[in-house]
Amino acid sequence: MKPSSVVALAGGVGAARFLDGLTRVIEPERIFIIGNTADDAEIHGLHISPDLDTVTYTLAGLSNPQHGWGIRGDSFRCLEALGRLGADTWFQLGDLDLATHLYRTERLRQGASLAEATSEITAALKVRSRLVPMSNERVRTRICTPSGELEFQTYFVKRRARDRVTAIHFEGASEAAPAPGLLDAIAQAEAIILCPSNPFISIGPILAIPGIRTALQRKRDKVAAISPIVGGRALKGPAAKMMKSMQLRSSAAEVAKLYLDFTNIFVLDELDRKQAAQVEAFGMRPVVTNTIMRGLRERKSLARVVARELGIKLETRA
Ligand code: FO1
Repeated sequence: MKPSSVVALAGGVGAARFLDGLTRVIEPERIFIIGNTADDAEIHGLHISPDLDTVTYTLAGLSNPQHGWGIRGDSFRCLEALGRLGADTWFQLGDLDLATHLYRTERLRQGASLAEATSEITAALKVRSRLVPMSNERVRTRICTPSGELEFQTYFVKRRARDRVTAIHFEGASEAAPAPGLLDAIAQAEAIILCPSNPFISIGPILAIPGIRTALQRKRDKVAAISPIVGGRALKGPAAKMMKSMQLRSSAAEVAKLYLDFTNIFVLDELDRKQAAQVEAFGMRPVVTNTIMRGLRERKSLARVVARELGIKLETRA
């Protein structure tokens, strides 16, 4: 296996779609993906890692195209049966998806690390890129709202991200260590990409793990970030709403500002072309292109633009 030379920081659906394109324009074996695990939850006694699974299923060609998370064609009979027993069923766990959670939970119980369990799952599903959780340790996003502090999946899925967000904490992050090999991968990377993921709840927790932000700052000239905000709206999820409720403007340039200490290239959508000058004023190089990934063609074309800007050698057939 070739050493990984492109590191990607990834949240869930937006990241997975971009990575689907990236793995088709450069060799998947060269990509080292750092996945957010602060969305992880314990539900029905199982360890759920939504972002790791979303990336895994997408790269394995198994993802549900409608939602972006879960497995295509899955059924929910187990969940229905749990409902009959009086259990909570607001978190849609499919029958096939449950196999992943059963496997992961059992491996963790046996003493395997989350990185080991993830590596076994991705290998079994024939994912050719390396996917590593940001940390093997427990880190959990807590959302502060006017009605109290909420566990992330309760805020996001059960309450449909309706609450006003006053603050966000990453419980356990300051004591957590980056997963083994992660800082070395950043140090040796030929290029680093921040996928179009929510800057607060997807990229934020990764940056909160001690050592990661500093490692990125050392590689600043090799880092590119893709804006998850297009025309003031999030490509997917509650990022724009969160920015507004935290008194920030929901704009691509505002996201760029959050990354300026470690990012050289900032990719923004054609719709936000006017913000390019603002991004440049932050000391970053703006790249304007279409970032809306409706299908495979757009995923690949965005990946190609980002790879070229970073000087990454493309596969000849890409
Ligand atoms: N997101 C939802 O909006 N509703 C669900 O019922 C739901 C179930 C689910 C099950 C497994 C899984 O891996 C992900 C799931 N997600 C669901 C997505 C997920 O919780 C969020 O998209 C991420 O945590 C945010 O990146």
